[in-house]
Amino acid sequence: MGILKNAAPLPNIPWEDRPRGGEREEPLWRYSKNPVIPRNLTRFSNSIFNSAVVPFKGEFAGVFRCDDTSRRMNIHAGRSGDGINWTIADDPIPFIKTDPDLPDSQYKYDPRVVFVEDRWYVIWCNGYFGPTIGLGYTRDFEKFYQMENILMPYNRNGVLFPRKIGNNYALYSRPSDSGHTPFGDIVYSESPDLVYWGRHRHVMSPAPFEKSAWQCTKIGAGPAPIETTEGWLLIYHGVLTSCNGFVYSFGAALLDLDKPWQVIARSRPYLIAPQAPYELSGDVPNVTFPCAALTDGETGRLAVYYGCADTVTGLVFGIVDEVVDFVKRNSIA
Ligand code: BMA
Repeated sequence: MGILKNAAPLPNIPWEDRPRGGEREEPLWRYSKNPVIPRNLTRFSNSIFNSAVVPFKGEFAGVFRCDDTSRRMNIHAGRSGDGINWTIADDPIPFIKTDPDLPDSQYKYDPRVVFVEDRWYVIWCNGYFGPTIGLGYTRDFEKFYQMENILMPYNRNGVLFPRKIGNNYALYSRPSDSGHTPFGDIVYSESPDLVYWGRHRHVMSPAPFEKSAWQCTKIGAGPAPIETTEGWLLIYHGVLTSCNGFVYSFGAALLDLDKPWQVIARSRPYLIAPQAPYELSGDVPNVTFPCAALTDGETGRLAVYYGCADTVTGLVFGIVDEVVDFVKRNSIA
């Protein structure tokens, strides 16, 4: 059904029906048992958030950002039968280097996981004299291989497309600085081999304050783009600078299928902003940060995993067609 393209059925997608009775149009709704992943699920974790989940062999697998009780940032593998109850490794993923000359990561955070062609790629923010974009892959969620950093420092929010565009792999990223960057545009790049990247194209800047303030400081891609007949559906985070600091919300945009740097539509209202108690308070208050989305090709159901206040992980649900329609009707593009 609907407008999803190339989407496999996922009959066991985590799901809860939209709560009844609301007058307001809410394109996404929160899981009533949020947060799904508590901060202390592993032996040494201070917090588990901004994490990536994918369907795997009839169940689910994922790569999770776990900051430990020394407040070191790293990524850990996890498995789940239902996408809600997780077992996450106590220790970080011991990546096998694909080249002995590959520099060690100083830290790893904010992973995304994307299946492209024949394997699962893990892409994350990698510490190499400042944040840059690290890349690796796995075929079984047991052995993980680390490849070259794909961009120069400083960069964050690297997200691979689930298929090639033309003959090339495709990427969104967000050039940044070495600190808590007060700016940020989404940029598109292509590569024939996942090592050398070029054909850089500007995609989107933060929105003007008077048009859409939740995304007026910086923006960055969230989960891997979702292919629909209307274009790539990109769920992305946007940041507002308030008198209490940054506020992280998320919305969505539609991008041209063949030229994914061309914006077709872009939501003026947010889809989710920090409003639930576990989003409003935590190690970093007022953060909702999406990193993964599951879809069911049969029903068009959508389940988005997002970090809450840099502390725990939550789930929101929606219907892809409705989100696309909402973005088109409320666009600032
Ligand atoms: C960003 C990243 C995210 C984090 C957010 C809010 O710069 O570090 O991992 O969720 O800040 O603290």
